[in-house]
Amino acid sequence: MTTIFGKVVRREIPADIVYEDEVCLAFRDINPQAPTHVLIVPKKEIAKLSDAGAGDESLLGHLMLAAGRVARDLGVGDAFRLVVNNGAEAGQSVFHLHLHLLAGRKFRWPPG
Ligand code: DGP
Repeated sequence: MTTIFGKVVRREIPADIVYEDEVCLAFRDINPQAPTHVLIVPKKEIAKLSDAGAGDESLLGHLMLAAGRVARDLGVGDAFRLVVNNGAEAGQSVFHLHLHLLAGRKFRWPPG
């Protein structure tokens, strides 16, 4: 089922896009939790990470490499956090798989 991120991917609604390739799109989060907060979103509509299958292996690797590239492009390549919220109870609110790339402040561990 399509979500707001599917609409961003199809350019039906605007977003502050910082990176795009054939597999994914990266754009700034509308409600940033750090000075840099970018969402890495596959163009394929997978609701959540636990719905991905063996056929998505290269896509998932691609997202990780894209995150590293976006971090470098944005000048935060040495200090960033990647987060995937999987399922509503883990804090997922948009059911289109995405990586949160957060940077520009100190992060605590364990995460909240
Ligand atoms: P999550 O809770 O992990 O599903 O993260 C969803 C994120 O998406 C949340 O940090 C806010 C962001 N978000 C929701 N709607 C929009 C939107 O329309 N545009 C952008 N850029 N971000 C959005």
